[in-house]
Amino acid sequence: MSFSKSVEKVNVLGRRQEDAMVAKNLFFVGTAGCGKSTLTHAFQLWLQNQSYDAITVNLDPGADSLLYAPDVDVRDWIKLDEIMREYGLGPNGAQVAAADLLALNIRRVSDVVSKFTSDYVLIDTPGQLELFTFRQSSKVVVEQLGGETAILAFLFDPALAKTASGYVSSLMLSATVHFRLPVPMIPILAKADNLSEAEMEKISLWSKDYYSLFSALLDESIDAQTQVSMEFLQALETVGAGRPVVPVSADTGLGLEDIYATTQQVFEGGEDIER
Ligand SMILES: Nc1nc2c(ncn2[C@@H]2O[C@H](COP(=O)(O)OP(=O)(O)OP(=O)(O)O)[C@@H](O)[C@H]2O)c(=O)[nH]1
Ligand SMILES: [Mg+2]
Repeated sequence: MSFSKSVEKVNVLGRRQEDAMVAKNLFFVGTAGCGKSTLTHAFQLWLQNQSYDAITVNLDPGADSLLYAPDVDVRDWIKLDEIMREYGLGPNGAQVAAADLLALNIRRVSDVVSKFTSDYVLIDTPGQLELFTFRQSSKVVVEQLGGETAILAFLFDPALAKTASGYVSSLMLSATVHFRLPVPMIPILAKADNLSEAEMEKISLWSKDYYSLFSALLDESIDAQTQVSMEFLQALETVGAGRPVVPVSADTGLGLEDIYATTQQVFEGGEDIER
């Protein structure tokens, strides 16, 4: 376990910067397989390249193998196979029990995290999005581990987001997560290298202009009008799902600097993000 040092440094914009007094705590959330773990690792490497300290926390007790070595790992406290054996549960029941056990043990996890002096704490969350975000235990986890500087990086899966109806479904999901966990949220279009330039531009436009999204929905199916109205999309915008997506690729490094810039905006002035 390495404890990183705090030093004065030059940030990517060339400005001198005193180390942040409090670490920024980024929770990477999203549907199964959308790229949370890979992005956690890629963003840590990018930050370290810019001379920032960043530690990683794995909150997924079911993670089989991770491509990074987490500095803090929930599997040190909670083991899915042991829960299954001990409580006679299957894999899904054990995940539910693990989510509650995590909340019960969160102070132990945060005590270890607090021993690090780091600019960023990057928190990789379980693939079962509903377990992490919809249960009361998740609030406890985000409050205890994220504190005042918690921010959610919500990953949109590009396979879903490239159709208007899939994008609206993802948007509804992100709004639900934001409703449950009312901390600033950055919507991230993950695995953007899997999309063409045209697809990326189209999704970016939808995220900024809900009229174009509504029109694309109607082009996809005129029946969409019976399910989703413009007023409904505007309501989503009102609850905080109206921020432009940040296209990101953990493979090519696209957008990693934008994640950094957005977190700076949230905590050090500039544009405010819905809370
Ligand atoms: N092309 C491309 N593939 C990616 C990117 N990020 C992740 N992947 C791939 O997507 C798959 C899932 O990535 P993970 O990082 O394990 O996704 P996850 O959200 O952590 O998955 P769970 O924890 O199981 O929910 C892996 O095969 C990754 O190699 C990316 O930016 N571009
Ligand atoms: Mg993962």
